[in-house]
Amino acid sequence: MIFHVLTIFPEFFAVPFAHGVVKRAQDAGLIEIRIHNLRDWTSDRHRTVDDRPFGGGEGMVLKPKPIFLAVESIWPERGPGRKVLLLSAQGRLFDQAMANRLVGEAELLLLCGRYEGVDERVAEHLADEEISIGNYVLSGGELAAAVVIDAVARLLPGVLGNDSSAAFESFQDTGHGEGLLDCPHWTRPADFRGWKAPEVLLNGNHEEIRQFRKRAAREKTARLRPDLLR
Ligand code: 9D3
Repeated sequence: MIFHVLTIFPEFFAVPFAHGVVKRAQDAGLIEIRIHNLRDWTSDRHRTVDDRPFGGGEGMVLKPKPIFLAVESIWPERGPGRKVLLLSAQGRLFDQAMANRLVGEAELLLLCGRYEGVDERVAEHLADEEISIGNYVLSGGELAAAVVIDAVARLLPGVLGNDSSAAFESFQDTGHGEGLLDCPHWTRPADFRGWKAPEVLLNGNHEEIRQFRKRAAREKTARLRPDLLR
């Protein structure tokens, strides 16, 4: 799968993709990440990508032309299997179901917004989808693009060592069923500074362990994510 990223901060992506699962997926040839500098599609001396908003107001807006030219030169043909995603604070909320759907595409092109926003004609006439990663204010789309690529790439067959099943998991698919958070985990030492791992996990009774984990998952979900308990 190929991920394209269009950004005014190409250097931003050196670090998030140089580690862990995404790095190994690239090394194994399972994914390719191509970073494109939006300023390469400007033609003025100052390589201008932004301008003042019509109607006045704070901040600057990304101009449509460099973004359209970039997408049209990265993909002279669009067609099925290629989706343009605009990362913006005004987008639809990204979730596991969206990641599961996007992993079915051959190529994604992620457009990173900056400043106060992006000319609306990009959302209306260029992007297939407009996506936000959460209800909080970021400074731009770059972190969001890295999040989307990580969430999608790890679903690809072979990336996690999983054969193909990961894409069918939901965020809350813990094996306990019923859409709970994952159960809490402990490892050695069994006593850390006087805080003890639950005895039941040490006793080797697998049916008891299964029941304990299910109850612990329910309790943690009720406490931290009551919204998941319909
Ligand atoms: C006056 C309101 N503006 C800023 C307080 C709105 C605004 C403009 C530009 C808010 C955020 C941004 C930049 N954010 C993104 O480009 C972005 C984003 C986000 O802010 N939150 C969650 N997901 C995303 S994806 C891209």
